[in-house]
Amino acid sequence: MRHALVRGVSSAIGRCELTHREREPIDLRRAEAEHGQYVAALTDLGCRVHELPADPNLPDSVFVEDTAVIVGDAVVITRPGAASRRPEVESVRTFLSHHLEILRMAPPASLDGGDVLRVGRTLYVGASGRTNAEGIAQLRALVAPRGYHVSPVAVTGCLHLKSAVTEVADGVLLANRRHIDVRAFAQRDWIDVDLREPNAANGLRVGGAVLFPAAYPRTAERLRALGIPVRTVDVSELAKAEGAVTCCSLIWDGIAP
Ligand code: CIR
Repeated sequence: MRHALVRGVSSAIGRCELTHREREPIDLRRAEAEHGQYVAALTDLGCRVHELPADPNLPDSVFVEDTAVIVGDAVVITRPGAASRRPEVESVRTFLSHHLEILRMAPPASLDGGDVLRVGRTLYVGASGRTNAEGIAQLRALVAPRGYHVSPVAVTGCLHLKSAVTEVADGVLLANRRHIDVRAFAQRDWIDVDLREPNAANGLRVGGAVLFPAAYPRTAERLRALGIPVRTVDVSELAKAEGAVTCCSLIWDGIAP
């Protein structure tokens, strides 16, 4: 059984963290509707979706990906790089402790799950504004005994590693290579985003398809032309909070229920 954890959109999302976007008003109802469509897509793609209640005190908490890194039957609970986001981890840890073994990070580590791209047994980890060297070192020590290798990647000009690169088929990376040091990714196959869609590198591989923002039709067409099934969702309101499709869920394979 494939599980997905999501959290409802906070009524405070208008006060979210922003790094590479100008603040624009966010329509909460539209954001909630988009989130509902996202959850429906995850369900269609075979996930059993668990939804934590929206929290009016945690503006960015819909972006659950940043709070945890799942490695097999264990989960590393992160220490997010933005102080405002650190209280998000507690409820995620409590929920996931019923499904996965909990591994913890400690200060001065900081790491956002959006900086961790798993390809097979390799975890590529973005050295970004949110993830520091201590975070990468602690992650490496936690996952090494489980057979995962950590490979750091320099990230510039975008929020997270997965803002710039995600896996869209086995070993095949969709990327805007201008934001990452590609030397970390020797031996990988690349699909480049359409350059008119520089933020189109974030796709979520789930259930044999890639969940993908409807805002980037040219890049979606590139994927389809290569035989990769694409399911689009409108996440344009959530994008105003600098989120995309990977950030709104944590997905793992477990036994029922
Ligand atoms: C933040 O700056 O932390 C949020 N406004 C956006 C986080 C998006 N997370 C992700 O892509 N993994």
